[in-house]
Amino acid sequence: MGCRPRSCYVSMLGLPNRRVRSSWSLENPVFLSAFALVSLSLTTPAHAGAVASSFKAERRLGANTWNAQSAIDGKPETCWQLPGESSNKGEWIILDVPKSTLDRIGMIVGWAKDEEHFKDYARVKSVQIEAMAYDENNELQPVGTATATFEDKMEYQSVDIDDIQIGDDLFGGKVKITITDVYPGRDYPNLAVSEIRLELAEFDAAPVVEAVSSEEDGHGMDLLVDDNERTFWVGDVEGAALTLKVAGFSVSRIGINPGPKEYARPKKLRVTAHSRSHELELPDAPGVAWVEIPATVGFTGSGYQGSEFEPLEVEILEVYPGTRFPDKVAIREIDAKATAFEGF
Ligand SMILES: [Ca+2]
Ligand SMILES: [Ca+2]
Repeated sequence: MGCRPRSCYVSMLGLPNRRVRSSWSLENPVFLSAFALVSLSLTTPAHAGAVASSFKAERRLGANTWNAQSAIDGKPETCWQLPGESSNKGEWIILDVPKSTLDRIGMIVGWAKDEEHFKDYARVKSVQIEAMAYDENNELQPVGTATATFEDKMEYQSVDIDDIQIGDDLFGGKVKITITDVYPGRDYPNLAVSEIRLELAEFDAAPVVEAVSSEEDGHGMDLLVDDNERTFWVGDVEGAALTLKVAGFSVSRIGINPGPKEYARPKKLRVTAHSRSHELELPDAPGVAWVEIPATVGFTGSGYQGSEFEPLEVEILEVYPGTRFPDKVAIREIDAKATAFEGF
């Protein structure tokens, strides 16, 4: 009773709702021209990677094994590694980043394959960070700088820096990270870095709920995004899933505000973006729980750059039991945070 198939759409257009319009004024002519430009480039991925000043040559495992890409692949066991003859200091990595604000820099400062490898190679102690832009001669020049110092430990570290604006009104920019000091390696002089991630400032970006696995009468999917915590969606626990879209935005996190205790609440989720999935567990607590979308090309938000055609799938794999309706799951609100706007 009251259940509909997942193909029922709230909005075929998938346009973000009012919260987006309040932060991105459509009256602003600069914004409108940016909008027109980025709309033309939808088919080409604008931001796709990293370039390093140098990296260790490798024949057996593949020429690019130690290249910069290995520092932005989300894998602690792979690293950007400098050649043995490098003096480390002054070497750099440059990342492509959309128009945004750099808030923090995150790093696994050594080769975190295991403790041995971590200690054997040199690790990053400090860096200089520069936002770069092309001048009138088409040469890259620094337009904003900051520095960061890291501790000598194997876990991921996130360091707050002086905010840097990246890109101008129309385009994204590049961020150059230069090694200024290292912790010496036990066995090898050259630096190895497992992960570098630019943590960009976040803003609210309202998702569109395109489809749900099922919904109860009076508790439809529109109540997930009505900005009202007292209203909530209810669906069958069996096969519960939501299809979201956040067109034009680089989404860094989604927020799940669970329903009342009478209903089951999401416990274990599988989030899929661009056919990459990850599973995570939510706390059994009222209020919004934020779910990270893993970064894929070196900056937060790069794991889901939404377009009209790219849904974000959220499957509810396990629930916390409801006191009255154990086979029905409820969610009050779905929110999203984004780090950049790249056009529809
Ligand atoms: Ca890596
Ligand atoms: Ca609601």
